[in-house]
Amino acid sequence: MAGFPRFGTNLSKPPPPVPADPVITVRGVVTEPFELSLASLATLPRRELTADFHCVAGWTAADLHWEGVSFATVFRTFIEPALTPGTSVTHVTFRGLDGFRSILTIEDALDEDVLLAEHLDGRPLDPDHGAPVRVVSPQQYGYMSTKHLCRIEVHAAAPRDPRTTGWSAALWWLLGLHPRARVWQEERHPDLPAWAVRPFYRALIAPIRALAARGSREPRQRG
Ligand SMILES: Nc1nc2c(c(=O)[nH]1)N[C@H]1C(S)=C(S)[C@@H](COP(=O)(O)O)O[C@H]1N2
Ligand SMILES: [Mo]
Repeated sequence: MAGFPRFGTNLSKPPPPVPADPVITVRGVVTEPFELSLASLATLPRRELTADFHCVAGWTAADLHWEGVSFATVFRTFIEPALTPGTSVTHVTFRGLDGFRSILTIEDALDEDVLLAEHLDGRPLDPDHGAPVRVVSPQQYGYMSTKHLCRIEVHAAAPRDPRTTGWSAALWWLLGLHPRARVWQEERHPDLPAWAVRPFYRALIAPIRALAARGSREPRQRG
């Protein structure tokens, strides 16, 4: 797709294979973990959305047309009735088949523009952009929009982010993981002002894009 590169921390690895019968596992503060099939999502009202997509590193893909279901509807229909009595959800972790995760506050996750999308510009999502289904949160930087969604975890308190501990913590700190990541507030880095990280992020675009293109399923990187 012109102007919409494959991007992300899975870098030169090819996108994960799509399972024959994809499901999204729901766990966390629910009485029992359960699975949502894509067929059960298809029973919900369809939602379409045209929006720009902004990566925190500084590129934007304009006017992407997404189709899927609203996460708020999924939450109210399937997750809320299964919550452990007496708990209220504060955060949601979306995890992808490649191990990538995004952690959203419940307020951000329930924004009406947050979709679980399986169509982009009139076609089923391709492997590069998150097949079979991905999160799309256009008001937030791209790292909140987990591709290849396979697990939703609901939390009653802020979860510990494994990326902030261990050997890779310094790298993740450099990359920055603002917990809200709202584009209109330019919430790029949790500790540093946006102007300070902008040039550093920009410098990462070309190498990350080149690496991600190497693992791409598309014959040649477009955009
Ligand atoms: N599963 C998964 N989701 C992911 C990523 C990833 O590496 N793996 N990268 C994130 C980042 S940083 C961005 S900018 C967008 C890029 O989406 P695209 O590859 O469709 O352009 O996906 C986000 N979601
Ligand atoms: Mo990104």
